[in-house]
Amino acid sequence: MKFQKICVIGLGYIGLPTATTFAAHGINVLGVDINQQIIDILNRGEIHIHEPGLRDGLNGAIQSGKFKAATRPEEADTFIIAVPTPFQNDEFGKYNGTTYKLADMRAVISAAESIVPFLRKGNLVVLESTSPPRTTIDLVAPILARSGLEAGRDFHLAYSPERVLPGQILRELIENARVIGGVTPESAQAGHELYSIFVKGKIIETDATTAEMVKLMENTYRDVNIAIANEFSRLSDKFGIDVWEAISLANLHPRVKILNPGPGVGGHCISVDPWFLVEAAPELTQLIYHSRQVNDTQPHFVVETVKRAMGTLNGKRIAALGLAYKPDVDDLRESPATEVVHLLQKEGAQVRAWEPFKPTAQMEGINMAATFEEAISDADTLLLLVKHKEFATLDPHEIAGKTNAKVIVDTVNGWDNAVWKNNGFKFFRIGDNKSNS
Ligand code: SAJ
Repeated sequence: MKFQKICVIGLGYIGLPTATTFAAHGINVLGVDINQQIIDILNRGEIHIHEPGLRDGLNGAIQSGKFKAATRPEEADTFIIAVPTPFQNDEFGKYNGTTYKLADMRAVISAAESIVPFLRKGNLVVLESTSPPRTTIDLVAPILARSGLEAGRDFHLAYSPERVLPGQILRELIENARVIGGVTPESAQAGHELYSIFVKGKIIETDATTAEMVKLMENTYRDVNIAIANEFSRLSDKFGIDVWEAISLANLHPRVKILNPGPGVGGHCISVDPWFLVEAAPELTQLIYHSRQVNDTQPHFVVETVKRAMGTLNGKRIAALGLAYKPDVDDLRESPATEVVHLLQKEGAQVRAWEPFKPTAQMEGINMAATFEEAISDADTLLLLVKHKEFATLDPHEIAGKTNAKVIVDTVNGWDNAVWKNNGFKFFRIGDNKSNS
């Protein structure tokens, strides 16, 4: 296939880097988003998300004349759908006394519908959004058929999961292996040709449903592995040992690689995608379901640890350090840190939160400090919720002079307890019952 113009629908964490990367490789790209504000920001050369290198990439693409953004698609050789697939907040599935979350596919549906008037014979359509198994053939293909054209016969249709890690998106887009699942082998081949424009990693062709499963399996695998680490943290606490020490010793085994416990699993991927498998087959997904439960309830375990450290939470002042879903990103979606803050407040604590990557963020029901100093000055306890580099490098001696707090609770193994203790703090770490001895 020849690719002269690509239309990328959805200009978020995946669509925007994908669009600018194609533009940087000489392809004319129309970026489409329903949000006019985002379009205006991008056309000014600014970005609405934090991702290293993205602003420069966008500016290069705009200056070369290869990228523009609009609210509606146009005719193109290829359409890439990269819209969010969150879960529904108001409806749930039920199976055998359990409740599970359901995928909200509205953005994929309207993206596919928006392509219909512009779809032509010989085009390629690629879905990148993480989706329940069979979405490409059972949901997207029938919508596109409203054009009068049939997927696999008149145009190519493929699923290709994005697998890039926030914080390293631009590098991983190019270097990671890429799976392309076509509704026919020819569709997979067309997708292969498309991504070989910039992908340096291996490109592997398969069928559309396998490609969807690959994506869901990767994130579910990680979720289940984090769940076992979190469960180990609760067990270690019960047995009076330090989970971090135990994990580092277990990981000396050549075939064991236990992940890190923490305040829970956040973000728009790992905390969401396993539900797509549960929804698709609740009778076959007990392990996946229970892993989700463990990770979703980990904020409660954090609150129990804080309670033990402080005696009571009622009326106590807590500085919550970090609200992002993981270190060194500005993304607060599905963040377990915000859940911890809400739970602490329910128990009567007065929490002031500081997120260095989004200092001006407004979060409903959360009292955000304008500066780090403001967050810690009159706190009783400093609660470390995210292992941001700038927290890891704080000097306890300097902090002691800036806060009333005498108690530290570390939920991410971000601080060295001996150093804090030497500076007069009581130190507690989740999953580490030795930390305050
Ligand atoms: N976390 C832990 N313990 C760990 C590792 C992570 O508690 O040992 C927590 C993090 O703090 C965070 C959550 O898990 O709250 C998820 O973080 P992550 O770094 O594991 O993953 P994401 O969600 O940023 O990105 C994942 C990646 N998938 C896999 O590693 C299998 C990425 O490659 C995907 O592209 C991305 O999901 C996606 O978009 O699906």
